[in-house]
Amino acid sequence: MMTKTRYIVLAFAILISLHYILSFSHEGYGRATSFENLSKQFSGGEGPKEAKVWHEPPYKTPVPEKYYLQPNTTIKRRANAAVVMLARNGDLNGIVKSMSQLEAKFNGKFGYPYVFLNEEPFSDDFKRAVTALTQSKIEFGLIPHDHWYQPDWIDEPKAAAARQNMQENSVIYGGSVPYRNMCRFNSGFFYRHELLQKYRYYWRVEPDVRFFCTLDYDPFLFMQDEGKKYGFTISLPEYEATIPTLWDAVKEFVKANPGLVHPDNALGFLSDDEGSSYNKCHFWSNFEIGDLDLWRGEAYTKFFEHLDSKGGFYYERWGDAPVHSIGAALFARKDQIHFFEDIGYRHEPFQHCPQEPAHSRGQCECDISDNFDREGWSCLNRYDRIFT
Ligand SMILES: Nc1nc2c(ncn2[C@@H]2O[C@H](COP(=O)(O)OP(=O)(O)O)[C@@H](O)[C@H]2O)c(=O)[nH]1
Ligand SMILES: [Mg+2]
Repeated sequence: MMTKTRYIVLAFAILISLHYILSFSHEGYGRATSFENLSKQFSGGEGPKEAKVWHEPPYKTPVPEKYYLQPNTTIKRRANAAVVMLARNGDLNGIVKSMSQLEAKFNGKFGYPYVFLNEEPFSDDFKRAVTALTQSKIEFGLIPHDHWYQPDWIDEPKAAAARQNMQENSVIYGGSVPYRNMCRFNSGFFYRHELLQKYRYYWRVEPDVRFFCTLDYDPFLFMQDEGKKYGFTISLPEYEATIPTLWDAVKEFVKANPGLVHPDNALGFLSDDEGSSYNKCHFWSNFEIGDLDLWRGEAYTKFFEHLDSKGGFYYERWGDAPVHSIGAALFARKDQIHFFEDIGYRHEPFQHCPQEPAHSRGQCECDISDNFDREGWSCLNRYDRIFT
């Protein structure tokens, strides 16, 4: 005859095995239970949300007039900000193109300083050519060796095999070590460079980009006064082959550090299933206007260390765009991520061309119908939906 305790133990045993059988045999069941937990963790674990209720994305509200230059007045206030350009000496022609446009459309009036970074010293020709393009202060910085090159603890044969495999599969930059160095540097090191320590905000500019419109307001002051932390113009999905295990690493981090995730985050931009999988949407990081303190803060610092320890910058080809985007989306409040609808911008092969009324106001040179926002690959719909 069985005792009462035996019955209870037996009932438990049946329940537990049923759970295991169901989890293994029925994929949906397993996912439902695990991502419910994860989604709770993505919500920051800081108790009930008291998030502001949005009815439309913040960029639908025009930039307030107070940020615009008034005719015949001088600039009274500037943000603590710099234009940051990572470049090789060989990028000079492309840098000249980008910089002369930025000066003509924006910075000639506003006078923000430039910081150029390179893992090799800039040549005198390079320095002379860019100095001739602006009245602003320019600083040239050398990147410390360990911030750039592949660390010794990376298993080089494993990394080499991955590169070869990617090259054979025609993954863009799949065979390149320098490209990987660049992605890792932009992900976790640029904001630690000594020349950037004195600054709070940055505008990242690459060679061979175009700025289509006159910008008559100061986007740095806008970021500062409105509490924005990350600004973008184009968003799109990353190539799966470059980040096969990135999301697993992200989930592992979130699970171990639920308190670092902002309770009112932008997970809905990154995931279509509450965090279970990554939809690969990212902000295209060749354009960024951002708050350096977002990257210098505890959450992103630990996040980058965690990702770096996985070796995915070298064993795969993790890009700084998905890494920054995931960081911004998880560690900032969702409305602190700003879509600069009014900045006309092109980096091959895509462009954002502002729509009316911004197109007329900025005298934009782009064809208003040639605009990535509503094209099939754009992730702007994922950004919009987190506010509706
Ligand atoms: N100093 C330095 N800069 C690099 C290197 N590789 C890329 N960059 C810079 O990193 C940025 C991204 O590189 P780019 O070739 O434009 O890559 P893509 O936009 O992804 O096709 C640009 O600002 C380049 O000038 C490198 O090996 N050394
Ligand atoms: Mg580029």
